[in-house]
Amino acid sequence: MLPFVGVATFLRARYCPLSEAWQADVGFLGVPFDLAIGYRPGARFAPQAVRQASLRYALPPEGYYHPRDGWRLKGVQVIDAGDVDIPTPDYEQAFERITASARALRARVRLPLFVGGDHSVSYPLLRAYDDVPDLHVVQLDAHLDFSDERDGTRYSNSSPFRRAVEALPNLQHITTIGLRGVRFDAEAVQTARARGHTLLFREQLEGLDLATVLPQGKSVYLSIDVDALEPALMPATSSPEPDGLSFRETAQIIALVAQRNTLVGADLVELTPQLDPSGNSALIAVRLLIEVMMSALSR
Ligand SMILES: [Mn+2]
Repeated sequence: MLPFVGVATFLRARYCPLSEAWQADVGFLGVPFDLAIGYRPGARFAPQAVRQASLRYALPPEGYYHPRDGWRLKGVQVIDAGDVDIPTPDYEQAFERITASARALRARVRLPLFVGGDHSVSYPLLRAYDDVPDLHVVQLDAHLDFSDERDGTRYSNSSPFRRAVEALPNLQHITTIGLRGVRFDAEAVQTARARGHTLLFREQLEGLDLATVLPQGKSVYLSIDVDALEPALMPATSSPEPDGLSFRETAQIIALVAQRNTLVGADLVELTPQLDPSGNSALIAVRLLIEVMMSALSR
């Protein structure tokens, strides 16, 4: 079936709501919440845009064929679990529903894929991982998102990982890759460093052997803020910063993280699809999710 035909679900997977009992390898859940954004809104439209774009990469049961690698993701069962029902504008209730849905998805699949929404949703998503001992987070992001507060609120997309480490004693360590820009929060950088987090700035990545700094043998939650990527490649994001990661660099980081650890879940956030009328950003976001699946599931 061609990409413009039929009803859009993630990779043309079957739609099964979380109110029903089912099991699969991969579960896709949309988290269309963007009230916590600090600049250009619209990430609430990302789950639907990702579904639409993903029809270009519909996953057949025989998998994707690559002449060098053979069949990838053969027999991997993917389910589209729909979206968290977001009760705008009540963020507390939204966060409760996000955590509950993430728990429900975790119980059904090996690899949950969450598509935001702005980055604030990583906090309620991580709350669903409070039972994972020695949990590690790898965050691809231009920004640290570890501020104690921003303009008087503690739950914006600048604070999800600060709230997460406060709420989750099992969250051991955070590695942030791709940091750059001119708007750093000095207190956040200091506190993250004091906790022993790994902060990798854009300019440090040149010539760095990432295998020596990334976690190994851990349970890892991967959080992909699409603003980690070069904005010429990924213009559809709220707060772009120049000099971002290339697609290949990003894919290599994803592969290193997923192949050397147990990936317990991944989110992709801050995609604001209407800022890129070409639709390319959404297509690239889908490719990133496929890289996550291939790295985590085809050994
Ligand atoms: Mn972010």
